[in-house]
Amino acid sequence: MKALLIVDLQNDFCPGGALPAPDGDQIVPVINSLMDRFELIVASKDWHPEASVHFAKWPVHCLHETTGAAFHPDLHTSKIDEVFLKGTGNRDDGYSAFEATNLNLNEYLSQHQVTSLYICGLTTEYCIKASARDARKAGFQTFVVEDAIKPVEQHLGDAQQAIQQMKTEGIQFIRSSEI
Ligand code: VGL
Ligand code: ZN
Repeated sequence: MKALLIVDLQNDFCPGGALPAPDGDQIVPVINSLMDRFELIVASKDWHPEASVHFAKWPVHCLHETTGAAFHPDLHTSKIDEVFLKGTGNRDDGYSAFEATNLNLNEYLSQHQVTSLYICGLTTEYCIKASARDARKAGFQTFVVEDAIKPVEQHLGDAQQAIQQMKTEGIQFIRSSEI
């Protein structure tokens, strides 16, 4: 059984948001069509409290319950089976979807007999990387959909380095047209 994980496709990570990935919104149509090819679709949301230590490193973004933390309005959210909230504690960066606190993603996927996880969304060098590494460590066959991710590009070269690291660790890269 395969599943699609959509990471942090939220307003604050898209152009006009608080911590935008340049062209972050351009992957929305790619992901919408990708969703037609999966029976099980899960999504993560960055979901921070105001007092989070995370904001010592980052501009304030994805405050829980705000418009910035909402999914991009064009995303076909009715097809998402479950949403996993992460970075919810004051001392918790929560880069990985596997650190969600409302529900346990690893248990959820295992209960649904998932063996292969396809990952897309934002951002390449932070939450995609952290989620893909945790997926691999948990034993899932892990694919990153390379035309359905975007970097935040805080530091030039980090995204390319992140992709190299993921490949070294056995995470596979695939184009959406190949799924
Ligand atoms: C993310 C930076 C801070 C991400 C979240 O979703 O990649 N990046 N918080
Ligand atoms: Zn964050």
